[in-house]
Amino acid sequence: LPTFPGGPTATVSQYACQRRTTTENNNKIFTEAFEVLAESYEFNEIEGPCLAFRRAGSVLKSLTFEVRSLGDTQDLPCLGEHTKELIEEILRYGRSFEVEKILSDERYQTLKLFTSVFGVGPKTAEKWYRRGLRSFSDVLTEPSIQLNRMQQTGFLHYEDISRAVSKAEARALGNIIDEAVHAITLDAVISLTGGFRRGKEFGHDVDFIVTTPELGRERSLLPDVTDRLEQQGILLYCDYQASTFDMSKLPCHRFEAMDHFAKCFLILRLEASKVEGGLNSTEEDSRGWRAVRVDLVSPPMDRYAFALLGWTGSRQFERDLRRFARLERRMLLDNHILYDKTKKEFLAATTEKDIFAHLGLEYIEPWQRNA
Ligand code: DGT
Ligand code: MG
Repeated sequence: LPTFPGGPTATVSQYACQRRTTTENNNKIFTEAFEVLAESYEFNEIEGPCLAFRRAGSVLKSLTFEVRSLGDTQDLPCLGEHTKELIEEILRYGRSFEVEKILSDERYQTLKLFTSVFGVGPKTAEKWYRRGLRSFSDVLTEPSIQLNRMQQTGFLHYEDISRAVSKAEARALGNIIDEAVHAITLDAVISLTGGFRRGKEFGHDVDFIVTTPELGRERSLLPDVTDRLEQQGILLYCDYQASTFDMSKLPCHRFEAMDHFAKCFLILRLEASKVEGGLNSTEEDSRGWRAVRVDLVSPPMDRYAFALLGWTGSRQFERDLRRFARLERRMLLDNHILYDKTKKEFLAATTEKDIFAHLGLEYIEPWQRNA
């Protein structure tokens, strides 16, 4: 077994779900470089290398020490030729010329800018780029471009939404959602999920799971909640997607990006007075409020553990949980179910611990899932 400087003697698993990754990243200098490359491959729809860089970054994030030489990485999984060259370059010069070339590339910069707008994905960004558009004002003054409602809202609240959400703001939103959900049904259950459940200090949005113990009752919960938020005058945007969940259509063998639970993507108006210590704003802001992105998901109660595990993230942790289940256990895991392909049966779970146990994995706490 290799010995890691400053760390215990242990092998590092190729699966993020067998590593404990806190928010403390000792290798930012490398992982940020990898992320630029991954993103650049993503913009060019080259999936293999994109995933490879994300996987490599995730391995380095789990280390309890800072990589100081190429030798430190000798026994680590998921590091290929290209990643090692990059590590070597950064160790030698403190920076990577390949990364700097990408960062100064017009196409990369433009796609990065356009996809930073709520409602604009890589496809739309690419389309705008190919039309010769390079800035927001290019887009907004181009007569042939029809923005959809989501994109209009994205531009309208651009500054607020691109500013990180703080933990205090997430807590304040938790109180607002908690109050709304309980006003509708007293036995409502609400959990904070996503990055804030993993202990992150800042996030791009706040994610909640809301449901009720009465099966089927959850189907009307989100429309009732958003109606209430609207009455309170704090609903700036709502994209509601009704449930398409159907247990009889599971297990699903092809990969789906989205789960089938009822969900809504919201933008809420958050008053400074509701946030302990005030809003996360840089300069003096006399408005006294900000716009924040909030996601609500509403699974039926018997799917709660799967939904919670699926929405807690990180994305890399989720990817590796599913990959581990498939390759090491012949099981299918998604946000709805865990299915044993050998026994041809669904495995029941009421807690995340049940799911880890079915998979034969040591339990990993939410704050250790920052892979
Ligand atoms: P951030 O950027 O600070 O909000 O970080 P996260 O980790 O909260 O990322 P976010 O909010 O995009 O998503 C939270 C988790 O939920 C993420 O690990 C993946 C999962 N998730 C989000 N949207 C979807 C979706 O549409 N389908 C599925 N299956 N999972 C999703
Ligand atoms: Mg989030």
